[in-house]
Amino acid sequence: MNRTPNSRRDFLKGIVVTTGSSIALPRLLGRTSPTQNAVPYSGPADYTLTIATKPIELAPNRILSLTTYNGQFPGPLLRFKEGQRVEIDVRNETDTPEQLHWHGQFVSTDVDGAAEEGTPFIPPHGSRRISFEPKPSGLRFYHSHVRAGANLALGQYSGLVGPVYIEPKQNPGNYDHEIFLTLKEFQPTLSRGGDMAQDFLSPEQTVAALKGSGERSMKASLAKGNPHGYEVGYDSFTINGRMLGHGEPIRVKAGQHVLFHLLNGSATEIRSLALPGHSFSVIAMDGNPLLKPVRVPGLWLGTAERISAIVEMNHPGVWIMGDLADDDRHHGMGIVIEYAGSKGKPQWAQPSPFKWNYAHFGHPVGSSTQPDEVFEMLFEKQNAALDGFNQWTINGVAYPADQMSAKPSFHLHEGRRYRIRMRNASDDIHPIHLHRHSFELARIAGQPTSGIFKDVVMLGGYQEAEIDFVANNPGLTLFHCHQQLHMDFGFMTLFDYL
Ligand SMILES: [Cu+2]
Repeated sequence: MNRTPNSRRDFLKGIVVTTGSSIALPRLLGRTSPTQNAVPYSGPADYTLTIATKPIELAPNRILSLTTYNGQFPGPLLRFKEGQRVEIDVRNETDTPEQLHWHGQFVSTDVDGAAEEGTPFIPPHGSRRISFEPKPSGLRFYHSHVRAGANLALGQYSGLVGPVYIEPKQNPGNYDHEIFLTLKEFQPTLSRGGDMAQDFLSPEQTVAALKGSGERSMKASLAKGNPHGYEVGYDSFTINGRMLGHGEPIRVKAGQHVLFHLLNGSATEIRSLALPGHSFSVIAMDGNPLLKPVRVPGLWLGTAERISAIVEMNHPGVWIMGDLADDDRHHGMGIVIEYAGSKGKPQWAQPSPFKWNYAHFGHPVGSSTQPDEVFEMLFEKQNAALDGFNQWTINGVAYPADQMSAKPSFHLHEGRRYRIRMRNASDDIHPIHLHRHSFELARIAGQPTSGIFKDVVMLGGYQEAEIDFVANNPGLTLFHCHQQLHMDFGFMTLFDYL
């Protein structure tokens, strides 16, 4: 890329394009210097997030009653500075105790927003002031972390999702515009079985033993007369809370470099995204910079994954940037990209088929640093075992449904490096998430890699993956599948520090 120095200056002046999402400006008056994380009320906070149920218009004839932050979807974009302490008031105007999780940040257990780690709930019709030093830099997000179970209005099925951008101390950005897009579906319904995309991950190699065990278990359940366990489907698909064709287009000029910060805010779905005639130069995954930019024809994001990618606008027209699945795009999963001087109906074209291989984004060799200890984890599904919902276990144990701290299953020593060897004995893809830490991908379906730091990774059906992390943030640490239906029905475990 050859951008003029001007681009950078413009960016610093605050030329930030957001589509359908306003920016919450920090209030800097009356700041205090707290030393703790949960702080008493003393003057105004830097930000206030209010959880309330309000009408939200996805399209002119589709107005939903949704619980959101500050009456908007997505919640306000919060721009923090790395390491610069913020104070935030979270108000809860609903009847449900809430948890606000700072996904991807290295915060302490009392503000992380997971009751399982001991974060206090934000009581119904109450509020809580929290304070923390945002880190690490990059694209993070915040979302509700309450168990929904069979209630499809709660947890991430709601509108309680918003983006966070933490400005690095040194900004390597080189682009004309910066656009934040949150992908999310609404109007969930239960069905027997589902149609999750399966064939996009590479390598495709599955493990015979995992497949054998998963298929035997499913066959035995069906033979007993059980139906397939519930899956969730949706009627409305949106980018920044607007269905395709009902939001403002993203207006660009030929020759611009546009940095997209993409967030999959879904409760349960994996999303894909392509822009006809353009490619994406991925610069960061889950907010963490790659070793070098990697060009791909399209993107895949598991639940809660983020991608920051630069698109060179070199193919004038009026285009749909949308999901590869026709059905999802036709139900709203897309946004219009409009070049200056171009007119007409937005066009879509399916890109040439491509596979999504994490290893492609890093070094093709494993890390030279060996772990001090390896944790083995086997993920299994008990079909329709809980009132028609699938039950999920890690090493045979389902996390209790009361959302409180359970006995930690894995023990850490501060400063040590750990490897988690994950084995998936189910045919589902699991977006696996570790709280309060980043991990490095070490091996994906048999392929070694290094240099990719994430906080969510998709583990393919009947596949294995290895992730490494350094125990550098003491306190209870939750590990779970980010698919709401999976985490709510057992797919969670706790690490503690000894
Ligand atoms: Cu899962």
